[in-house]
Amino acid sequence: MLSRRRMLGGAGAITAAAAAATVSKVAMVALPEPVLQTRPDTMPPLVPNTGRPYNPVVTLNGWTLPWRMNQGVKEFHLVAEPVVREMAPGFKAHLWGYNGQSPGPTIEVVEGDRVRLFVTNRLGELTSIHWHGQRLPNGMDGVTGLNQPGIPPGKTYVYEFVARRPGTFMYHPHADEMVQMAMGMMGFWVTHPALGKGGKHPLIDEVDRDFCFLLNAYDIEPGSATPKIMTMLDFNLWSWNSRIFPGIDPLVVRKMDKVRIRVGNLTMTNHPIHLHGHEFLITGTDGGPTPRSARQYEVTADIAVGQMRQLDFVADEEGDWAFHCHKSHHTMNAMGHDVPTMIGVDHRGVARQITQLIPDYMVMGERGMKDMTEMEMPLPDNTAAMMAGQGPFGAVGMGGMFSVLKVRKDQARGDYRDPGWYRHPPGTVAYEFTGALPDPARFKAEASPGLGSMPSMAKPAREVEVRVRKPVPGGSGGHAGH
Ligand SMILES: [Cu+2]
Repeated sequence: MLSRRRMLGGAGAITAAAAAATVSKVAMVALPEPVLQTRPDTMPPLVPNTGRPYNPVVTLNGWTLPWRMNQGVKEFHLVAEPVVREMAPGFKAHLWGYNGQSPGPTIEVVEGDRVRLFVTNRLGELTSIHWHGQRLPNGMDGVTGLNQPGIPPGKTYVYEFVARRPGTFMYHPHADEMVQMAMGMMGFWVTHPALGKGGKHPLIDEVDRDFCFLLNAYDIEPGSATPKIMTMLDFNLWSWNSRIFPGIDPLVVRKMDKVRIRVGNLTMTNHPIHLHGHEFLITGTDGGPTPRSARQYEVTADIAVGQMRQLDFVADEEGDWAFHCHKSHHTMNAMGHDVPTMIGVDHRGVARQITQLIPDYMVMGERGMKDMTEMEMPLPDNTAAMMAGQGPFGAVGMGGMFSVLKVRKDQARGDYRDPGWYRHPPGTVAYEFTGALPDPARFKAEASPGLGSMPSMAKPAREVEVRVRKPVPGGSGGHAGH
């Protein structure tokens, strides 16, 4: 029986086919009808109504694939196909994915489950699926040419194995991977622990909220919709589950909830994922649960290419806490790569002359790049703003791999709806100092050689000063005049 799901906040729609109460004999030999999802909303957890119970995950801007029980085997049907993914409101990318989405749906099973996965290829070239991190028979590992022939266009292959160890896994093609992964083909897999008599696993604690997402990256020229597949490093869209801020949903939790966040990296660089306001323990990796004696508190988890990390913490601090990749270029959206540093350069007069020749000429960042968040700059159609998102105090100035952990004491159990902005108690927000500003005490060692703790051995041959125009405090400036 396929599960029908309640919609989150009334949005989203799942087209579940064949939601029959019982599976007929005919259906037992037939392919399960594929379940499709075309909306990018975060779907509520898919509570299992067949098979063994477990505490389901929430896939950020994603969903879990319903299954069919067939004589004790969990059957899933994945369809590899071109999809249109809304990466942020107003920006749609033409990607490849599974069952209507990139990434594909999350697959959730229980340790010890026998799993049968039907994979239909609706692409124009061979594909396969590798079940990243799983123990399985060699012929089920999905490497085209090595473990199996590639799945030809229009054909369906069957993978079958027992989910032998609990943990956080991924799936992706092992056929023309450079193209197929650059186009968005990947998905998450969670194997929940089989609980013994006591109902507890020695190393995997029960949590109240269990989030998961994949790190992925695209190179889509402003104004176009299809990723450039030859890019290796200079991606311009750094995404979580093929969504970019402000298109990434917040992680909404109730104060004192035990929270787990599972992250997998299928980009071509590492991502130091940083959480504000809390410390977490890395409780699991690609290899399984981490022994308790080897866990340490962190606020940033560096997740290397091909790795998974499982972060556990108690959400005991109320507020709206930033949660993001700490590489600052990964919290920005599409832009050209060859932008010179213009900080301190006054090009107001020049810009006016250049715009007569090149109407689209754009002056960037003479006071820093934050101006970009507020400037009225015409963007090509179907282009995400480079840095966007409005917070309660103005522009957030972020893009890409950025979201917000929202901790609220009045959030109901199991409610994932966005509670709006945090209302700070009076006197708990940074404020402007309005008293007199004394001159800063400067280090005097250079003036009296030999007296400082680290006196310089030799002076530069000639003193050189680079002259810059300093920003005028409170000056209007900006780009309105261009
Ligand atoms: Cu990053």
